[in-house]
Amino acid sequence: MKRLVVVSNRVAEPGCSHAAGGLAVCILDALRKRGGVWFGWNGEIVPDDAEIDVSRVKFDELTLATMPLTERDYRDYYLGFANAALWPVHHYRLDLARFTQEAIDGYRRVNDRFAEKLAPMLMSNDLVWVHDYHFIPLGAALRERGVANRIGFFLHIPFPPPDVLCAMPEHEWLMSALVEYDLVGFQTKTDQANFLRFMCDFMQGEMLTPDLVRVGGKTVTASVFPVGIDVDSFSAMAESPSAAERIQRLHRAGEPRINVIGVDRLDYTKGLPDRLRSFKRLLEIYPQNCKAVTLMQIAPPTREDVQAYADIRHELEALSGEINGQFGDFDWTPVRYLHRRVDRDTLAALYRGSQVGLVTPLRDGMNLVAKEYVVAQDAENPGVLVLSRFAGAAEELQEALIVNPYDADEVANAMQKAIVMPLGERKERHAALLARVRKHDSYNWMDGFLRALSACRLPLAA
Ligand code: GDG
Repeated sequence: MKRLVVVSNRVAEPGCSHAAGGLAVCILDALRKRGGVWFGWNGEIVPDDAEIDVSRVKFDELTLATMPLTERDYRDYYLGFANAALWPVHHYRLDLARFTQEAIDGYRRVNDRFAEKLAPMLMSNDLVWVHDYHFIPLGAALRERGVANRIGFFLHIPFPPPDVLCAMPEHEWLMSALVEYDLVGFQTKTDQANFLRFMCDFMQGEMLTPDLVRVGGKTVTASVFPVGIDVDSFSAMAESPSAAERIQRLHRAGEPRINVIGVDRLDYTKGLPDRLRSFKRLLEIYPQNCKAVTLMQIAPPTREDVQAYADIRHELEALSGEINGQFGDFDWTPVRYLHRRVDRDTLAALYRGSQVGLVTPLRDGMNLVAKEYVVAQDAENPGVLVLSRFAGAAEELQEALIVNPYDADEVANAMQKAIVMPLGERKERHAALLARVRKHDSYNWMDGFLRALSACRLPLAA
C-alpha cells in the first residue's frame, strides 16, 4: 500500500485533539486506521526572525510532522486571508470578508514555505492529500518544485456560486491553482456543481465526463465525498456506563424535562443568534414548553482574534441573557449557554440525553454534529434531529426535520413537532438516518477519496 501524506493547517495529536473542529476529528479518525504522515502547523507562533524547522513525533503507524508559524504568518495567512477572507466568502458572507494585500501575500508565502519543507520529505510513490481552504495553492507550489506524485485536495467547507467567488480579489489565481491537483473533492453535489460551473464559465473549461474537466491543457477530476464520523467508536462512547451516569446527572440537575442540544464552535456560520431567536419563538408560540424545555448550547471559543468572532459572542450573550431574563423562573433557566469546550465523552452523553438535536447553520460544508447526534441516540427511544437545509448534511439526512434557519417560526414549529413526535415515527426516522450515517462513515470517506486519487492518471513529471 502506498504511503499516505496528509497536509492540513492544524495537526492534532491522538488522544488530545484540543482543537474542537470537524476537520481534526475526521482526519484523525481516518489516519489512525491507515497510518502515514500528517504534516501541518503545530499551533505555535514564533517571532518573525526565528528559524523554522519541521519536528517529527511518532504514534505507532502515524508520524506527525509539524512546524510553527511566525507572528506575521499567523496575522496575514491564518487570520488575514484564511479566516477573514476565504472563510466568509466560501460561506456566502461577502459582507464579512476583508481583503488586504498583506493577507494575500502572507497566504502565498506560507503556502510556498509549506511546499518548500514538504517537497524533500516526499517519496515518489506517496499519495499526497491536501486539506481545506488554507492550502488551495499548495498543490501548485509542490508542482513548481518538481513533485509529480498524485496530489488530491479536499474542501471541507462549501464551494460558493461563481458570482460570489469572483468578488474575491485573486480568485483567478486561486482557482487556477486547483487545476494542478489530480483530484478535487467536495462535500456535496451543490459544491461540485458550483466548482464545475466556475471552471466552465469563468476559465473556459471543457467537460470531458460528468466529473472530469479540462482547463488550459490540464485535467482535474471533481467528485463528491461526504465526510463522516467513526460510527462504532462514537456509539460506544454514547452507550458507556459513564455516559448513562452523566445523563442521569443532567436530568437530576433538575430543570429539563426535555433537553434540546446545540453544539457548535462559536462561529457566525453556525446561525447561533437565529437559533436562539427560534427558541424564543418556541416559548412564545407554544407556552406549554415554559418550565418544560431547556436549550443547552455548547459553543467553544474559536478564532477570537478575528473581529467578526468577537461580535458574534457579544450578540449571543446578550440574546441568551434576554431570553433567560424574560422567560426564566426560580426553578428554570430556558437557555444554558456554555462558552467552553467540553470533552468528547460528555458530548456523547449530552447528545444521548437530549430529545432534540438542533443543528441550524446558515451555511456549512457538512456538519458532523448532526451525524454525531444521530449515532449517539438510543435506538429504542431516539431523539429527533432538526437540521438546516443549508448544512451539507441535509443532502443525505433527509429523514431529519429539515428547516430554513432564517425562518424563526419554521424552526420553532419543527422543534415543537420534534418534542411531541410519537415513538414510532421517531424510531423510523432514526433508523433511516443511522443507516445513512453508517454508509458514509469516516472510513468510507477516506477510502473513497484515496481510491479515486489512486485511479487518477499520473501527471507528467515537471
Ligand atoms: C469543518 C466544516 C465539516 C464542537 N464543540 C466541541 C467539540 N466539537 C466537535 C464536534 C464535531 C466538530 O467539533 C465540529 O465539526 P463540524 O462538522 O460540526 O464543524 P466545523 O468545525 O466547522 O468543521 C464542516 C467539517 O469541517 C468536516 O469536514 O463538517 O462543515 O465547517 O466533531 O463534536 N468537541 C469537543 N468539545 C466541544 O466543546 N470535544
